[in-house]
Amino acid sequence: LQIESAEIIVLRLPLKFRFETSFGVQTEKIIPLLVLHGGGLQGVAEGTMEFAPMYREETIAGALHLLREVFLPRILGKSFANPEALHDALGSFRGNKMARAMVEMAAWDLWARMLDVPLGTLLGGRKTEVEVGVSLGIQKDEQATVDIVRKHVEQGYRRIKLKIKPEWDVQPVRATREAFPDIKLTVDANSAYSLADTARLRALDEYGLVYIEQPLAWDDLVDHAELQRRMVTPLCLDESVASAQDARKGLALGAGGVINLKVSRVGGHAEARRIHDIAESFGAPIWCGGMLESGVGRAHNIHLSTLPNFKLPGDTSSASRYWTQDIINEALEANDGLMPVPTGAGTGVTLNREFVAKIAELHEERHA
Ligand code: OSB
Ligand code: MG
Repeated sequence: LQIESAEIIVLRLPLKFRFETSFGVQTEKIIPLLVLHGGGLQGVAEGTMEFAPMYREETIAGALHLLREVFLPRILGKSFANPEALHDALGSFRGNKMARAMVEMAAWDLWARMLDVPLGTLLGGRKTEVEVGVSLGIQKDEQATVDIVRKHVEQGYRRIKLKIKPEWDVQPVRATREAFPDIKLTVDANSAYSLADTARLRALDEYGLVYIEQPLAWDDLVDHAELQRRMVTPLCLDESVASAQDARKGLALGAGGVINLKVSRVGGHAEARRIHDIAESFGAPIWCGGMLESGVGRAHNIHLSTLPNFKLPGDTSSASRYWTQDIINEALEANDGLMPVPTGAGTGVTLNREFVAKIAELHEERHA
């Protein structure tokens, strides 16, 4: 795994929908990309940190600094036995999993292309298509919620996740459940509650939710364990699992029964696979989350989802839901809630270089 040069690219893409969560409203995505070149091939990854530290603590500016000054100087012009050896060369720095994941994931894509196998196969996955659902932002009222749920149920999505926040939780869930008694329904609070809200959260136990995602603080496990003892619906950990150690501690504490596994949040594919295996040993199902990725990150997510303990539908819905034009040449479209796994080597997708050049706000090349 020879790393000859790298490109750092930053793009801005408008979202097709207004995405409201307990953090606020999002209408566009700033997308940092890393391209690693070696042996005439390229591996690409997408960063999922944001402009401001809303979801976790990382930022795009922080990631660009780490790539330029810390990570890329350690790998450019060097050769590694495999992506895990390359990741080890990034050192035992603390945190910054999303920035590290950019390097690690680009290396996996490049490595799989060098070996001429699909990334999912290289990771040990076998599925040729993966089950997907949708994550729907907060709507203006119950009627708008039921309407948008109906649209996505009719498109065949296998699970509907509603974003909630205090004062807007039981209302959309009750309305959706009355209209659709049998769908797989979940909610995601993005850390908007505390244990003081236990009564409000317990009210959700009535609606047959598959799980309640990240109700409490982004860096908490202990209070989630307390809340889980007070509730029937399984809790699903998202923000608060950034490593295999977090996953082990969370499951051992009883902080939840399900994990939303995002490869970018945990530092890359190797750590994601460790979490996949730990969850399996606890009998805890996992599913693949999303961060409104472009086709680059979306393709990585789809490949990871081919591993066997991804037992619940993921958030990796059709790219055309998010963008009028994606930044890859291939279409990533689900059909009846099934997303086909790209079949080419690596992620199986390629950057639309012409479009990327047109919209790039930053494009740098780095050499040893
Ligand atoms: O909490 O899962 C989340 C998007 C951005 C940040 C956090 C989350 C989300 C989503 C959207 O729920 C998932 C997607 O459609 O990619
Ligand atoms: Mg979430």
